[in-house]
Amino acid sequence: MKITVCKTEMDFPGEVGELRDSSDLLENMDAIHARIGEDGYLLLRNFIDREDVLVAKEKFRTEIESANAGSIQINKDYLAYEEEFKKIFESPRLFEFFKRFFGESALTFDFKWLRRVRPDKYTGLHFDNVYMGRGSERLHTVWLPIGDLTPDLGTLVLNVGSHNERKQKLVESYGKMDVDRDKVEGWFSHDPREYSEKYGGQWQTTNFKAGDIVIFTMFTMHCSTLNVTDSDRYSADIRFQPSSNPIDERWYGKDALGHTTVDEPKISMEVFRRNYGI
Ligand SMILES: O=C(O)CCC(=O)C(=O)O
Repeated sequence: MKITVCKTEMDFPGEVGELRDSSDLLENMDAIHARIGEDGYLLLRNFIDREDVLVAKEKFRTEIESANAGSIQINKDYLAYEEEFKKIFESPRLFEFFKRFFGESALTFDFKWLRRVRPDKYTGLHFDNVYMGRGSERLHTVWLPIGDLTPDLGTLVLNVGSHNERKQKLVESYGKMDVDRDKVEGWFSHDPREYSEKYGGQWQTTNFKAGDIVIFTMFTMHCSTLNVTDSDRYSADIRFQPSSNPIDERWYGKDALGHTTVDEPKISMEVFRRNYGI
């Protein structure tokens, strides 16, 4: 079938591959580390209680539609109030997993990103490090579909092995950028084919079920498919890191400010890329 990644039509399965399921490795942390080291992500099916996700979806839909809002960022006070969200974003299973993964207790950012992606919208290619790279080098993202998501509605698409670019020019240039400090646009590109032709790696996605999660590194290039339906797509992305590591002050603590340059003009990514020859 044809799917549209950002604005590019591609075959799936084909040019876009199927995400590799790592659920069978869960009891073996060495294998989990080897897999994320190789792929840059972990797909874990049915990790969060499906019914809890569907309850949170109804809550989210009701609130966001009545507020006529787009995506929202929520902080700790809101989470404490909204039990339905806390139950999935701060589930004991996530903390237990990351405790084993880090070899020490885990901490999650107070900020959580809940996305309402409307028809004809998508997320462009980026590394998360450019938005939240001031703290731990072991920070990871957890992406959760809120509901069952097919690629026509909008799914996460990752470039397998792209974090291994770490050693290379892209990670040393774009990857070290900070959208607030450098005042540059965050998305590296809108064109997945141009990226893979230049930097390699296959783009991968899947049909997601409520309860599945994807964990990925700060240097895993990702984006989403275009929402070609007339419904909204709901998802969330949240972050975990070792408790003992430094924390990006924009996203944690009672004085957390979020992005500091939201309304300021940004240098275009086209100019940034030209300057670095990337
Ligand atoms: O859900 C999306 O469309 C994008 C999510 C994302 O960029 C992230 O989790 O970092």
